[in-house]
Amino acid sequence: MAAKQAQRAGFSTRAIHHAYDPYAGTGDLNPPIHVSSTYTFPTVEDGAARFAGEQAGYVYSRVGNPTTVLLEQRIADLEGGEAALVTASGMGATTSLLWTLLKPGDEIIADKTLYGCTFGFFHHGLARFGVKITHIDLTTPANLAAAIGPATRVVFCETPANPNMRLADIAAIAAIARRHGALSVVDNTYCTPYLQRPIELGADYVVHSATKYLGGHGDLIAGAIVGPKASLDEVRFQGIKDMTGAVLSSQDAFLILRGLKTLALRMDRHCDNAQAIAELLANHAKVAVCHYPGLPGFPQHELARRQMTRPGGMLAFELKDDIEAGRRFMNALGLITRAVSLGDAESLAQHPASMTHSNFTPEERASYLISDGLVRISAGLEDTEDLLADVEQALRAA
Ligand code: 4LM
Repeated sequence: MAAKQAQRAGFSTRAIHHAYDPYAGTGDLNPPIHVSSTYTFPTVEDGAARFAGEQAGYVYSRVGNPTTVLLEQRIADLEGGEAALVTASGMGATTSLLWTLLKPGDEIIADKTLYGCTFGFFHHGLARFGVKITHIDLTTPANLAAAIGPATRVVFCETPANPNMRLADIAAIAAIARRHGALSVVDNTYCTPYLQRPIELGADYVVHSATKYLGGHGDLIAGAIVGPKASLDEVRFQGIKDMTGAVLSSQDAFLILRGLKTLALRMDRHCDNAQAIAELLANHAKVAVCHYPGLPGFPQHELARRQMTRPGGMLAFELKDDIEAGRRFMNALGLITRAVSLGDAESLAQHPASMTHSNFTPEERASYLISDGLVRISAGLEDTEDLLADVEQALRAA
């Protein structure tokens, strides 16, 4: 299907067809995996013209490869952005973008809750090079309006946030950032463009851990950045080429292209399973609170309905008894697998207080709004009844 025609088509049609013509070249139904690290120049003059950007063509796979470029075109199209870049990990996406956008003296404002390694990058990486990191409660956009100043270059948020499911109002935050000359970056890993498109809501950039739902099968590590083309050219030629080198392999790009074909189908099933698990948890005597945007009692339920097409495949809940109950619940799980990461076919559970955040003090965890009884579940693609039975029996043991 010609790219122009696919542009007007629906989400799944574009996820399967965008920017690839199966009748061209050798007629492969699937795009070939280009495995070359380097590319030839017919003459030195051609080489010079390609390096100068005056002649189309590839130079070296650290700055572009036909398979990764196809994936970039597809992700940009699905997110409604001008351009995309794919990277070797989700962290590679965030670091390559922010090393390019920020300089010493700039400020970045983020919510109090962030994926742990993003938090680590801000404080162990950016802060050491003179970037000021400010954490505020971004669930209330007025807090951003009060905190933002002339040095604020970037406002960064995850929504829903990992792991406690706090939402940020993307349209409101992007508008405040823009009014003050700052750039807004949304980590859209939890939603994917099938459920939420931050750029259409006014955000400047989207980052992804493509390791999660975009790949969808737990068999690779990858990331993506979406944003304005001129800016992403800088990220490609400085952030990735010279600073992080976080280049995605063409084999992994192919696996993500394959994963994208079923993204909509998978996301709908993830959402169905998460909703069912959340409803069970929300009504259970041992559960203090279940954080899931699809529950009517979720404090930001209305915002979820406004900016997400469905409430997603991730949920978190807090057991009434704290850390020990969390440990008992986790160890009693049978089908649901104890593991970090998310977005796989397999349902996964993690208990931050005894796993990812076990080396933090309870006070530190509380400051990141992660209670000791909080358990996170990535609802997979298994049969709903089997997942509910597993949660129920693990709750009995908790
Ligand atoms: C996890 N998450 O939560 P790479 N942004 C978000 C994430 O959840 C992650 C990354 C970026 C988990 C990994 C172990 C919202 C990762 C980082 O792992 O670098 O692809 O993505 O369990």
